[in-house]
Amino acid sequence: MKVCLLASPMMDVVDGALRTISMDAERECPSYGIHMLAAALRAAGHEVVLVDLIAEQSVDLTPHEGALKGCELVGVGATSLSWPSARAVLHQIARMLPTVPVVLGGIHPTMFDRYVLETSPATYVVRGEGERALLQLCECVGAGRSVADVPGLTWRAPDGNIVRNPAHERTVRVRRAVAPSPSGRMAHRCATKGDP
Ligand code: B12
Repeated sequence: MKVCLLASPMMDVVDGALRTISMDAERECPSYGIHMLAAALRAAGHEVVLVDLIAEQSVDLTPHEGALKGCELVGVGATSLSWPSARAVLHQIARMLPTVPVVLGGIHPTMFDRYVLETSPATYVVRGEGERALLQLCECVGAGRSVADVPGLTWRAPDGNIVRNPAHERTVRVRRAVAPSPSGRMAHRCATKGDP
C-alpha cells in the first residue's frame, strides 16, 4: 500500500510571515516517531512518501501534490505545539485527497483523541506507540476490513459514536528492530550543518 506520513512543525506569524518557531526555528528537530514509522512500514513492504515539514520549515503541501497521488492512507504526526500546523495540513489533504482516510498520531492526538476527531477532518487516531497499530490499520484499510481490532485506535463507528479500542499488550521482547529512515534532505542538512 502507498502511505504518506507527514510531520508538522511549530509555526507562528513572525514579522508578518508564517515561520517556524522555538526549537524548530533554531535547529531542525526531525520527528523521530514519524521516521520510525516510515521504517516499520517499509520493512513490511509498504511504499512510504515521507513529508518532513519540520525539516522543510513549511506547512505548504503544494510541492508534494504529485507524490501524494495514489496514497491510500495518510498519517499526520503532531505535538500540541504543532497542532495548528497539523490542522492546516489536514485541510490541504482533505482538498487534495478527499476520499483517503487520515490517521493522526503523536502526543497531542494521543492525549486529546476524541477532541481532535471531533474538530478536524481526520478519520482515525492512533494513541501511543504507532508501529503495530499503523501496520494493522494498513491491512484493514487495504482489505476494506473493520478497524475494531486495531490496538490503541480511536475511530468513529457507523452510528457516529467515537470508539476507543484497547491498547495492545505491552511489548516484552523486541524480535526485530528497525532503524529510522531519514529523508535525503534531513541527512544532507545534518551533514552540512555538522549536527550530531
Ligand atoms: C526526545 C524528545 C525531544 C527531542 C526530539 C523530538 C523529536 N522531534 O522527535 C527534542 C530535544 C528535539 C525535542 C524537542 C521538542 N520537544 Co520534546 N520530547 C522528547 C521526548 C523526551 C521523547 C520523544 C521521542 O522521541 N520519543 C520516541 C519516539 C519514537 O516516539 P514518539 O515521537 O512519541 O512517536 C511515537 C508515537 O507518538 C506515535 N506517533 C508519532 N507520530 C505519529 C504519527 C502517526 C500518523 C501515527 C499513527 C503515530 C505516531 O508512534 C511513534 C512510534 O511509536 C518527549 C517525551 C516523551 N517521553 O515522549 C518530549 C516531548 C514530546 N517534547 C515536548 C516538547 C514541548 C518539545 C518542544 C516543543 C520543546 C520546545 N520548546 O521547542 C520541541 C518540539 C520539537 C519538535 N518539532 O518536535 C513535549 C510535548 C508536549 C505536547 N503536549 O506537545 C514532550 C511530550 C515532553 C513533555 N512531557 O512535555 N523533544
